[in-house]
Amino acid sequence: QIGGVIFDLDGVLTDTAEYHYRGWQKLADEEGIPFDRQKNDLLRGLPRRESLLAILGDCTVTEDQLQEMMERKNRYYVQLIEEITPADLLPGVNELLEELQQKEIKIAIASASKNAQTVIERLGIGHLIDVICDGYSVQRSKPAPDLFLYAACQLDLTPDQCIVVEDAASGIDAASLAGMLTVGLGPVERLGKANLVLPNLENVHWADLIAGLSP
Ligand code: B16
Ligand code: MG
Repeated sequence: QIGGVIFDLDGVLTDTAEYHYRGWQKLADEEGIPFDRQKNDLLRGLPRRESLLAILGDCTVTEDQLQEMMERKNRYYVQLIEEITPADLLPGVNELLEELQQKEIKIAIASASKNAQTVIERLGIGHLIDVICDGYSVQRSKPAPDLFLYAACQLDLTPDQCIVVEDAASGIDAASLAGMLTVGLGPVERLGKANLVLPNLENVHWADLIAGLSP
């Protein structure tokens, strides 16, 4: 019996990927490191540190430089997300969250981002969310199952009572390792390992999720 849905944030409920991209691009330009949207797509779902290491590639930097660059990119990002409004919710999200709340299905957010709280506030969906798990909640990031297991625990549910909705391959891996049913949003090439793959949440209702996930 499914009792809860755990949503990733960036790329699932809203498209902060664009703001992450702009933050990284500004940093890369300042540092003279080649970077573009295509390279940014490989960063989907990666935590801040891993994203920077991937951008730097073979360039070696000191830990202090690494920290400074992460802080700088975050300053750009924090500035950009100040502009987020409820209009930035992706299509179908508000409707699905409201339906889940009406049906008394618990809702958690499990995001790798340390800015998840701010983004949720700005989206105006705080009242629909039971539990927010973010980049401060656990040590090991996705694809480790830790964040999703932590979220299930906070919802007072067992892993097999949870559905995870993710846009990143690493997130699907993490949720599968946690023993949860998975819904991947995006192209099959990226999310083929999910139990159910959908383009996005537009017109997706609780019944569609249950039907799509049943064996
Ligand atoms: P921050 P998610 C992830 O969030 C993003 O997809 C990823 O691009 C970002 O680098 C990461 O959060 C860390 O974010 O720098 O704000 O701590 O997809 O897990 O909701
Ligand atoms: Mg994501």
